[in-house]
Amino acid sequence: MKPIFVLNGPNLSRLGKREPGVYGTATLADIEALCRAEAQALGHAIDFRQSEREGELIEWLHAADDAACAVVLNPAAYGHTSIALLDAIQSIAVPVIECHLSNIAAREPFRHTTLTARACRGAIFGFGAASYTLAIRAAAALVGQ
Ligand code: CA2
Repeated sequence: MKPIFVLNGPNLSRLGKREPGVYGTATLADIEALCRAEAQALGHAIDFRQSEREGELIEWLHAADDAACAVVLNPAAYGHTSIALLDAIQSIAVPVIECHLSNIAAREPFRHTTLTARACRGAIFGFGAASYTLAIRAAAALVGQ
């Protein structure tokens, strides 16, 4: 079975350092450990990555088409702005589930739109680190395990 790719966009490397009221106190390493445990319990492996660069995220999405069974994507702010990321998701057949830590619908108006979610199988947001574990469960259900 191919791994679930868990891809993280810009500034998520800064989690746990500032704005705990918005994003919680977990670091990205903490979230990776939660994802790994959740996936393992469901019989899956994960490949967990973070990049500050749009192009690198796009290259990882392309690679996921051959190398992953599903993708959990927190595009961070690129979800609100990046048609290139939208096109990358539309260019692959592997299912992509968008997730966000915060409830983007309850925040500033510029965060209410997600350009990328329209190409995803679904989106989960607002549950803190649990958004990721819920997205992993959704991915496992989609690929039939
Ligand atoms: O809620 C999420 O998961 C977001 O994707 C996080 C992004 C934000 O731009 C999206 O609107 C929602 C921000 C990534 C982390 O940015 C930090 C900012 C301050 C302190 C630590 C991280």
